[in-house]
Amino acid sequence: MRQRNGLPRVSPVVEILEPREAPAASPWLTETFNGTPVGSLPAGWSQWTNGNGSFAVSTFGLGGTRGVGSTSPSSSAAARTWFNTAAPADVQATAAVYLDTLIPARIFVRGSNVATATPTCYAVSVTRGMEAQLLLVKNGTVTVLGSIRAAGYFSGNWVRATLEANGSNLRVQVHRPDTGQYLNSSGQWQSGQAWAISLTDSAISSPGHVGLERPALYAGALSFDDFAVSVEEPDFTGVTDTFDDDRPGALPSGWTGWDSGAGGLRVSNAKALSSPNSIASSSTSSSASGRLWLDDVLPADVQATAAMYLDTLIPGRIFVRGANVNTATPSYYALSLTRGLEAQLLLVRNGAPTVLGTIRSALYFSSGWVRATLYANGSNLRVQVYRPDTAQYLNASGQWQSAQAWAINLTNSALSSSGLVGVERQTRYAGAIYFDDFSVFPATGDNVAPVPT
Ligand SMILES: [Ca+2]
Ligand SMILES: [Ca+2]
Repeated sequence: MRQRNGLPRVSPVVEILEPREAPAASPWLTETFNGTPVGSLPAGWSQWTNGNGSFAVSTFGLGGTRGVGSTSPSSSAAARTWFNTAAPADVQATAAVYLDTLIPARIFVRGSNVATATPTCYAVSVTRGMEAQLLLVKNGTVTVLGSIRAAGYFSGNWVRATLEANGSNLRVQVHRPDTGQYLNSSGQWQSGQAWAISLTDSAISSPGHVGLERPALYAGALSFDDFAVSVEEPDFTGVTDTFDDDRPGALPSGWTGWDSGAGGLRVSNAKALSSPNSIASSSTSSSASGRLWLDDVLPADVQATAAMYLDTLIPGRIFVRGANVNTATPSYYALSLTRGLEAQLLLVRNGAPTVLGTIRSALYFSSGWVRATLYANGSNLRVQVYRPDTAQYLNASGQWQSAQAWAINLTNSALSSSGLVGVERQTRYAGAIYFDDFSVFPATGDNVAPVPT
């Protein structure tokens, strides 16, 4: 069983953080509509209409770029468009809205039944004047939870409206790019960042769709642009797993696996560094390959360590920033190790590997455990190999030394996103391969990998 919040094997450093108004948010979706043909919707978007006012990309957007809008001569036109993948419940959705109409422009989050006339969601609604409302829509029935009217008439220009949902706290921000000002809770425009509406409601707590809506009210055109969604970055302090509490033959708890049909990695008590269990892949097929990863998407900047038993030429990999890892064509950075020993730092894109760096130990090494670390911090990638039997590190010349050393240290910026972290048996030979004592921690930013113990 893996353990979260395990103590990192690094010296903790207390850092004074700037106070911040909102949780750290990371981009989840950014859509400028600039790359979408006029008359259609971006890939991955869907829409619903009551028969009038379909959403489509148009030539009317911010700064002469393309935007997305709904035009109808009917006052009963209603339409809605959303991104097909549901977003987490705690989310911030922002869109630029052109305010020259009394048709309410809605941005919604936590949406369900969005392809029907009776959706459920939270929405911010803005109209020229301007007025902003925070709405609860439940099975199509609208409740106004809060509203704010700007002092001074505002029309014929773009605003950026944001709806933030964080637990039961709901907030609305309105920003006008023309003056750089924010609407405050008194209806005044001010230069400092402000929230126009902030309140609590707990009617909808589930994750759901994010999107844009035109409710039936007036005829005319409604235009949006620059739709962006960000989600709170979860605090990540580290995960360690010895596999010793897991059942041999099973997947370790908290991990997901993929294999080519043979060679899946499972808990094993055949050989372990920490007793009684490790994870192993054993196969009589030379085409066997298997992969195992922690369930949660982890931040991009991490250092992942695993013990590996090196007595085979089957490459064992530790990977970070993984995507599509449940397929035969994953993308990730990996540290690959074989007996000898040889360590390679790989960039794998859609299944195709590129060797970024290679190191061989000057002295032959086989039939022993090493602890290998793959460190990724921004574009800096490093490899550390440590042998517990002699307490030595492999240095960049292939020599074993007692002082801490990096065997490979280079720069590559092909993959920069957060992703999945795990281990892999690469297709090459028949036989068995063993991993144990896995850990992953935030990359510390200094030159020191976690000291193996
Ligand atoms: Ca645009
Ligand atoms: Ca173990």
